[in-house]
Amino acid sequence: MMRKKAILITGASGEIGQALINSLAQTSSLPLLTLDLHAIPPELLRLCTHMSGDILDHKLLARLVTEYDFEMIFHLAALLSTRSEFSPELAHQVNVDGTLALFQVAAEQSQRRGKPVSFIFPSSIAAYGLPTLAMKARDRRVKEWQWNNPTTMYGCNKLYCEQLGIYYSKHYQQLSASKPVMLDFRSLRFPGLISAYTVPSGGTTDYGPEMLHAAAQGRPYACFVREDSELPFMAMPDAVTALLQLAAAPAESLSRSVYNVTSFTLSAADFRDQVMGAFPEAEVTFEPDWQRQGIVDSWPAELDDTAARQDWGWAPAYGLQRAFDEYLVPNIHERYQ
Ligand code: NAD
Ligand code: AKB
Repeated sequence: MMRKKAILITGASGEIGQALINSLAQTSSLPLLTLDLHAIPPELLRLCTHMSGDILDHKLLARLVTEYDFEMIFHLAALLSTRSEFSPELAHQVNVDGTLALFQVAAEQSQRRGKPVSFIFPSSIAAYGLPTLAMKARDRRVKEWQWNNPTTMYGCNKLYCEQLGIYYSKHYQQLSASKPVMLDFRSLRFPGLISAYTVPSGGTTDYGPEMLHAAAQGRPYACFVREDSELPFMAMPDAVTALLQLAAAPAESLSRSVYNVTSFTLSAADFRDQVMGAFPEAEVTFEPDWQRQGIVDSWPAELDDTAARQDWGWAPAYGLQRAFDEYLVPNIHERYQ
């Protein structure tokens, strides 16, 4: 039986997935197969073949392996940081066991094709863990190998899966007599992402986009972190560009498997000021949740993305002001009108 060539996107119904489908459908000649627990919005259905299902369902994955020949896998399905703290064991199952199952799919298909399957994995600033605010102020701009001491289940899961990806792409079956064709693993550590078209849930960077979407709907918003909390953020179109650029980069140009990418850093008070500038009637208060605050305080204020810039030409199109003025505010405004 001829297997159908395709690109697989797991977690496709989520924020990144929806944005990625839109872009990938315009540039890729291969059909997109999407998998998620949830349905995808009807307007995306013409751009892909969607399967509702669980990445932990081994029978479903086995069926996909027999039916499809995946050129590339964007593995996006995950439980995000706040949600993971409420159900840490479930998070481990989805974020680690689920990712392992996808690595097995890609490893098996790489062998069968005699050509590596590209495996693109979004990691996170959650892979870092700074012990105090003093350290966060001192080591503002972290490099990939610094402070890899996550304090959350989600962060531990991301860091470990990065390592597993490197194992599957460089050392898999290292003691076997014949050298297997290994998958091609590439990962990005994203900051908090902000979309004009979707609202996040279950994350810890959610206060930024939540504030903006609430203001546009005329709803008051109580921000769950202190005004001086600083984190890096990125507009969703840049996140999609980064995924596609890293996926397309020639292997010989890559000096690492895991790259920081970032766009702008701002405090929660700066975020409020941007929101008030666009929606002067907005009501934003600060009512810190000290537990979620602890997670934000442990994440770096800035990411050093020099390696991504040097190796594959990464540069965000949206700096702070352009992100708000040209992407977020006009599109969010239109969305809720
Ligand atoms: P999201 O929560 O919007 O989407 C995740 C999707 O995964 C959801 O649609 C969910 O239904 C699906 N999913 C969860 N468990 C599943 C399972 N068992 N089987 C199948 N599907 C399942 O998240 P997102 O913002 O789109 O994030 C996508 C990826 O990017 C995740 O791996 C996330 O960790 C990573 N990431 C996101 C951000 C961000 O700020 N959004 C930052 C860094 C990294
Ligand atoms: C979260 O807050 O969990 C995500 C992330 C930064 O990975 N937005």
